[in-house]
Amino acid sequence: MAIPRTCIDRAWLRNLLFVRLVARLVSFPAKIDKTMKTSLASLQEWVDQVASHTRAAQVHWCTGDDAENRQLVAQMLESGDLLELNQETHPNCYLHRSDPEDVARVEHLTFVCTPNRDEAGPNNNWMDPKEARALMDGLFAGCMADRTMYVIPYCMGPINSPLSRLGVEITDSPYVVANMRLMTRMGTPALRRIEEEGYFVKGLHSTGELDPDRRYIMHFPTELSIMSFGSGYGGNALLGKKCHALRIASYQARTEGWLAEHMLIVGIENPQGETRYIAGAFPSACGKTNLAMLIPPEAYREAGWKVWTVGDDICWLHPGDDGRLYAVNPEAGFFGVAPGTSQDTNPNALAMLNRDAIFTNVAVTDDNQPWWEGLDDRRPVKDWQGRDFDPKRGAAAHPNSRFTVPISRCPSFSNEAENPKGVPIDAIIFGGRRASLVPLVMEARDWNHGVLMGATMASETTAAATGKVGVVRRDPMAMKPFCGYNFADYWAHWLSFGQRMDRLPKVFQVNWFRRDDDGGFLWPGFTENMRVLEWILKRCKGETEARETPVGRVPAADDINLDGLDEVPDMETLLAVSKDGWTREIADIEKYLEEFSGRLPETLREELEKSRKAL
Ligand code: SAT
Ligand code: MN
Repeated sequence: MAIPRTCIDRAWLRNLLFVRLVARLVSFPAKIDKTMKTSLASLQEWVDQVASHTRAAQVHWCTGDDAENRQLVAQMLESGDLLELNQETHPNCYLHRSDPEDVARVEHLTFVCTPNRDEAGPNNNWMDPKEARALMDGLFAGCMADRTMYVIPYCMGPINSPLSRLGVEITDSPYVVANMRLMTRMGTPALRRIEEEGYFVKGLHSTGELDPDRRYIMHFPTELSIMSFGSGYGGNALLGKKCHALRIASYQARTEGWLAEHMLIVGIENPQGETRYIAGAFPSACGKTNLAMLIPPEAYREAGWKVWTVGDDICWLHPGDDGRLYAVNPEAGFFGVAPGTSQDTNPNALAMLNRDAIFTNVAVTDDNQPWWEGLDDRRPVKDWQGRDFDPKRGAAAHPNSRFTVPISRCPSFSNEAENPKGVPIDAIIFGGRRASLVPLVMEARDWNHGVLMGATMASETTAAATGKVGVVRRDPMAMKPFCGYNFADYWAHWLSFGQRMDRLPKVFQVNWFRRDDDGGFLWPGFTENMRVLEWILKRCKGETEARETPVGRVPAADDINLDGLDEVPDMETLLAVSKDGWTREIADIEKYLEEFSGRLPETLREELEKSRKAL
């Protein structure tokens, strides 16, 4: 991978080290409360050392309780970090406007600092851990001199689950504290568990000056630590999310024998009252949140089908004693994309957004309600930057504007999300945005072929990360920006489950985004995706046939239940497997896999060869 512009040259590094030295010399000890806040010496030492290095004006250990949150909110209203929304229509809802240059994850500034470059792989930006540490120490020196430093103990996963993992984020952003409180199990109970276990992931964050040229998100997987400087947005700053629960956790999971994945978890209850669980990997902003809280079409609801939400973004998969994979959602909240969320597309999301939510970079109406494109036909008065809305300047809400809300507020929330054992997974689905080629649904021949399907999936880029939108790129398992080590080793880890477990989920690939010649979507999507999930579950139970194609098994056109659809979709085109198209795709996949040659598992090559021969 090309070295990004921001990769330091040595002269700059020397300057930084010099600045750091000077900062050290002139620094005076921060006014730190010297009382021990934890019985865990390693935690107390780290906090004290960070407080002294950043010269934090104050240190606050977060308890996560309501009084603390009320006080933080009051303080942020005063500083302008939060703006009150209409408290009659949206009680306890607030708006945050981020810096206009800080609106999405920054993949080109995100590094995995393993001891050697090969371990991080071509899928990651890499920096030598010593260099990275020196660079970050320089940036953090004195950076909290006029700020409060918050210490956030948190638990990823149910607080009483052996599958959960602990972390502590230190940050100078009260907005991050408020979001972490919604997104994780944060505060005193997490601290008690950290003290019992004795180890935790260390995340150090500062918004710095929000200067895009002094912005880095660094991961040190062997040390279970994260350092993030210069951004206050989403996955760059809420370190429990992508940094811990995916990049660091995926690395940990490899050595411990489990999987940390960018997947939603959803339970489908049939009219007989039996619930089966599906995990689905889709790149950011491809509808995971909508699928996780889907409301079945009317005919299904009348028949007694229900959908239960366990998670919308991250899934930790652990092998159970019975040979099945069990999933927990490490998160406790949603950080969902606002634009496009409406009564039609996701009524469950809308229902939970009228109280206790933080909105980031949405627009507001004349009566101060949050608003975004696709919500309804009201006209906003202020855009996401707080300017009078002028359509000539583009959308009113930023395309990556978000809502943060506790998962328990969701009408379809599943109590199983708190089950310390997790939920058993019957099917794994891989999906992306593909205007052509990829059929609506396709089943893998077996586990190994399923791993190939995941490893070679591609999708059009979205606004969730900075960079060009709409470009097709390979995004294996939707983990391109989130895998904490070399993809070749990661695929080998996935394949290893095939040897170890005898009741693995069936694997499927889906594509809700296939288009016709005029550019229109061929499949209605959203609630109607239930029809595809039903076929998938029937396959898992051996209740329906599938048609063998060279690249996977597809349903016959009339095997997908279309009852009650106003317009009958063109199923032949939606399920078509083009020989020429797939021949080109396989050639492209081969080129892509070349990047990993030397480490690429032979099994993946063999699976690809099977498909090519069959074509
Ligand atoms: O910015 S986040 O990583 O939290 C959201 C996303 O990209 O999925
Ligand atoms: Mn995501």
